[in-house]
Amino acid sequence: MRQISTISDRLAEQRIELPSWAFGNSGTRFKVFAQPGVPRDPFEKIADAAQVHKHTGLAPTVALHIPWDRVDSYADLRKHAEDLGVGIGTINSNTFQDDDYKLGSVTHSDDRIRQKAIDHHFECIEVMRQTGSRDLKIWLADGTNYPGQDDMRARQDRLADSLHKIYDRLGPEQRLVLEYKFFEPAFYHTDVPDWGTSYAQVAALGDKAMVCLDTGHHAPGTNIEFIVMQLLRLGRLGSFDFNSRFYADDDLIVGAADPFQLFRILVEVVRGGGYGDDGDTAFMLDQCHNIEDKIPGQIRSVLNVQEMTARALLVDTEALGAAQRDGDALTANGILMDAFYTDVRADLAAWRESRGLPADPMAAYAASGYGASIIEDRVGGTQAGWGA
Ligand code: PSV
Ligand code: MN
Repeated sequence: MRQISTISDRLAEQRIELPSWAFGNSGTRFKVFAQPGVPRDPFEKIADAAQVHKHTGLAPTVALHIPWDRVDSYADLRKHAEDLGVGIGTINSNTFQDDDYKLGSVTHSDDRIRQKAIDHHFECIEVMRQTGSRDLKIWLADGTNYPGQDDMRARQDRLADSLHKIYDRLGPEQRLVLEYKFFEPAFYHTDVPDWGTSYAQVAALGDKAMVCLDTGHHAPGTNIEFIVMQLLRLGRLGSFDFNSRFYADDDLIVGAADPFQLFRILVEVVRGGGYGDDGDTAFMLDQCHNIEDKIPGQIRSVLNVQEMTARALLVDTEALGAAQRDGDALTANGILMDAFYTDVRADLAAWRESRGLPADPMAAYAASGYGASIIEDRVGGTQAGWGA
């Protein structure tokens, strides 16, 4: 196995993007729990996200969701972020909370509704221009609940047509990432259910269109690292939405449910050139903290990703390659497991200190008093929730 000292510079290449919606109140369809001190607007969400970066050095950008994060001046929002040491990242569109979209958005058979959904994406591209964002992320709730409800093939054609119109609007440095999800909210068929469909759609658009892989959007038992390998091999892994799931789209803290799976995914990311300065793959989190404190929840999340990245970087790839060429399954598997079982926490604490960061970011945040100050300051106004 490699020594931690050999991966020190590689660790410094880690950049994880936080979702603005993780800082608002969230819950399930049964109950949304209010938390004192929760942000009341996008400016306060960014201030909270900046705390995560301040204590970890790992999270330099924040993704926005439109219309939840609509503001009068995106230039002001961008300046606010930069003043706090972070930038604005991916812009997420939203075509799932308007009555018009009950039967679909960019796949809808009604030209008026379809154009409305396309226009919404044009608005998002304009926001990107003002925030300096690279990526437009599209996740669609489109699908049907009953066999025969609609013509799946025609919907696929309308999807392709709408995506073309959106793609054509992108600037030269901008990208479109299309996220897939195998079910929910539609329960019979989803119009972008899997990586193959997302890949087929984006490959037809051009080089600036990529796939977004949300780790929670697969059937139980799916070999996600295989998909990661394949998309990197095809040059189309645009971004991750990291989170954990036990059952379906649970949106729990990344690495909480299955740290080994996160390790296996990161091994393929590193192997495929998707990590750090080598790669173009965005490491986003897509999580909803329903019962835990938001800011420490995000700190824990980025530390989990860092820990598994460190273990993935420790894999002795030369020895592994030799064992694979020899057909020595036990040695090859042992080499991978050695890296997985390495406890890197003390080394990472030392690494942080050597870079002027707190050895223990969770403790540093707790000691900072920020949590108590926002509870005091943010009395009154409407608290932001998952949908605002
Ligand atoms: C819904 O499943 C979802 O979590 C998607 O993963 C999106 O990325 C996210 O909402 C925000 O739109
Ligand atoms: Mn997602």
